[in-house]
Amino acid sequence: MGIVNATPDSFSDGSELSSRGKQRFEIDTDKALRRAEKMVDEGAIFVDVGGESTRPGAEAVDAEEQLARVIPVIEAIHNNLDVCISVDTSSAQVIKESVAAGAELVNDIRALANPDALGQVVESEVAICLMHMQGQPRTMQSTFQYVNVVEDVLSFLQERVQVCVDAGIHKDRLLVDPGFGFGKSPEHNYQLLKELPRITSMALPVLVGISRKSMIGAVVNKPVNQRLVGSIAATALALVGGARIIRTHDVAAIVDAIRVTSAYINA
Ligand code: 8Y4
Repeated sequence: MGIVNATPDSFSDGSELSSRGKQRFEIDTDKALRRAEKMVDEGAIFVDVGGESTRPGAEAVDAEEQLARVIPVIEAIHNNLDVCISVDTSSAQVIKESVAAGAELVNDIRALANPDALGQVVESEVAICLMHMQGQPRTMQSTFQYVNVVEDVLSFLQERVQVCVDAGIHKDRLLVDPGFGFGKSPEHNYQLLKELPRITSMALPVLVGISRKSMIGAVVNKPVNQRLVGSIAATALALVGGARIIRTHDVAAIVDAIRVTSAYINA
């Protein structure tokens, strides 16, 4: 899953996508489309389009602003590329309009905590990735509290799966994600990575986002633009642990890592 940030403030790639000459840091739809096209050429099966920066410390973005950012990008990708479009949002309205524009998967870091978002996923009949987060993006890295991070994440995901099933979402439309870096210390993240088979045991596809995150930076002691090799190592381990979808900024490199690790797993 390639990451297409439709945010003007993202340090990873959003800042390149926004044209500072334009007013209000508009998202450049053509640039986002070209970025998505390159990822598809490199082997991405999904592209995850997000209009809300969910990095640690980031402020929430309202639905109207998210719509202005993501809908033109989703439409452009849908009209030009053969790829499954994922929309990274927690908003019912953004889900509704994104699905109308061509999105087939909702990636909600808040695991449909908003009842309207839950209702919209039921109605839209799209797939949904349920992610674990402790706290909220703005403050989540300031305190952590777990009895046992693996058990706590597992029971949270089981509870959210049950809520979805009870609301009428078929199990074959669900994915789960332990939420690396979302209210977790480096130690918590590595415990989750090591015990990923406990999450895989839910018998739902597991998506992981490790790419360039602080759990890599904390051990390689390098800035975000020098974390690819570390991200590849973590990707291989996640795949051995049963992960099925890797959310990444670096599609070409990660596809090679997936091919090698898959050959090992299938030997
Ligand atoms: C460097 C680069 C440091 C990026 C931090 C980051 C996930 C996700 C994000 C994830 C799912 C991020 C939207 C955070 N992470 N969705 N989204 N799983 N499902 N931070 O792990 O990339 S954004």
